[in-house]
Amino acid sequence: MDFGFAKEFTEIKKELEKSKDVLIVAHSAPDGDTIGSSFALKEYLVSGLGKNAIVICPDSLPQYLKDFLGSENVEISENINRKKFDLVIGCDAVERGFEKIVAKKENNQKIILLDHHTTLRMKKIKPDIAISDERYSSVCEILFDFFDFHRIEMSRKIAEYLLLGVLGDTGIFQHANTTPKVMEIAANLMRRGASLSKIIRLVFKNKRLETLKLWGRAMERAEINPKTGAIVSYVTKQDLEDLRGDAEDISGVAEILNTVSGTKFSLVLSERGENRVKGSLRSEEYKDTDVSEIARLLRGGGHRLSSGFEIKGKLVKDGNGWKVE
Ligand SMILES: [Mn+2]
Repeated sequence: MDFGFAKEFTEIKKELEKSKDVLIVAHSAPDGDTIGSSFALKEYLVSGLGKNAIVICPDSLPQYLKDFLGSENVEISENINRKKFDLVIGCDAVERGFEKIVAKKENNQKIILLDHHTTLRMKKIKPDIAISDERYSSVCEILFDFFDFHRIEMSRKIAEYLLLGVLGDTGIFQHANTTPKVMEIAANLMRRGASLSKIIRLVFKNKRLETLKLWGRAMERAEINPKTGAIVSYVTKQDLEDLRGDAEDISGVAEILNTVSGTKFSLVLSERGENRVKGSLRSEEYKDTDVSEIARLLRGGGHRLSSGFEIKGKLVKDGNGWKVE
């Protein structure tokens, strides 16, 4: 069932058992996978092993994750004393902010990184144990294998955290990373009491009216380029201000545009800050288009099916339409 990480899983369990104070680091612009995996680990460490553990994140949480966590706390402050932790664990997309929080490794401190992106590359930190494998849909799937490997009983709470990450990173079983194994894991987690309908309601069905209005503006402007198969639209700074739009809203536009039949990929340009335009690219497995190649041409990055880039400039209207200047 697992992908051959028996050695790492054995070492990780030893480190968890040896530890006293554990710092769990979620990534910036946190999503369901980073938060779900961080809190599943925390729950096991605190309730299962009697350790001290806290979750820290470089950014504050979007409302839906706050709603999901209820009374559970995430430390946002950067003023936390990192030295007292004998174990630091990074959960998901660790290049996004881990080294902002853990600038250097203390003596007698162990570092474990869990990721499912091939981009796992640390500038300064050398982890003691690292798992990063794209065959995993999510870090929550890695943790499921870890608990399963050690025959650790997953409580309803742990199951719900793990299902949150699996649903988040597979886009409710819609992305190409939804393997038969993912479906089996989801079924297993539901049998342990995790509520699929509760997660879907909290995470995916809690839109603000402004979000839909922002999407409406962007969709009105969408155009298909028949040569490239791109469906392109844009969101101005004014739109984002009027409707209090955030990064999540913009990726939502790119994802919906990507569902238009006959297209190869979607691109949404959005004005951020004074003189920056961000591009969000999405494609689908069956479209056979690697959008990370487009992103890399513009010094961006990401996955094959979901990437982004940032360029200097503003969106300017001219005779034929809009361009970045
Ligand atoms: Mn993830």
